[in-house]
Amino acid sequence: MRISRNHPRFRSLETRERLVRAFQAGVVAPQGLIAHGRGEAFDYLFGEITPKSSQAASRVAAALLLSARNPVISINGNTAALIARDIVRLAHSVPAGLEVNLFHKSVARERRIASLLKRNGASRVFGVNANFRSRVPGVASPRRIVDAEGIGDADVVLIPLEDGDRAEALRKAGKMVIAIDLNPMSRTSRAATITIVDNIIRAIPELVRVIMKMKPLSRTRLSAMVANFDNERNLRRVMKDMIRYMQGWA
Ligand code: PTJ
Repeated sequence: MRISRNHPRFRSLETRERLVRAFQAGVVAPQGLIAHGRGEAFDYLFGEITPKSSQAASRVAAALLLSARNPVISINGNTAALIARDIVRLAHSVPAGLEVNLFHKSVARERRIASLLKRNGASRVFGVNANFRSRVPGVASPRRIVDAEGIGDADVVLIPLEDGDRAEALRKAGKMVIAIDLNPMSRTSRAATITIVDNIIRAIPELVRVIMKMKPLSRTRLSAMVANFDNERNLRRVMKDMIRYMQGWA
């Protein structure tokens, strides 16, 4: 369906259409449509804007990505469908690796997602070569299978729209985890080193912008930003931002 630009909810409706088309093209899992609905509900509770607390988390996430040895961005169906071009720009700006890693595993969908990323400018995509498989211990889903040269070797992993299980396991495996999740109470949000509570369609362009600005900063300065960040405290700030917005309605 074609959505009129004059519709007051154009952005939200257009995002839904993009997901439906990507589902029909075999990029998004059917469960991805449901997951998006949950995300939308949380976005409403912030007034569909990026709260200040999440902007702060973005700056620290940028510092962590810029100071990492081997940062890797994990890509699932929803992420590829919603923000492929900007996620490739993000990977180039750090630079970071891109790895396809699915909860509802399907080799055909992995290949479609990898070629979508390549059409949007990615030169190399991890996670689609069966020869380089390794395992993250303690993960019950197919997400435990990772690329030995990608997430397997990463010191920092960016996980947009993830399940809590793997976020916790990646931390246990000694990796620093950046989550992007609209639900500040999810296990993923709680388990991550840094959680950006924001819609991925706003969070990724914001991260690219902040990274370009912070690139000249020294390693010492970047490391200090990461060391001074307390994710639990920031999530409490996020909840307060949410409550403040809702009090405006009450
Ligand atoms: O493509 P696959 O097979 O890897 O599957 C992807 C989904 C998203 C279906 C899978 O990872 C999944 O089931 O995720 P969950 O456990 O439903 O968690 C998704 C989280 O992302 C939830 O906390 C949602 O609130 C959140 N979310 C949904 N849409 C967005 C979002 N967060 C940020 N931006 C969004 N647009």
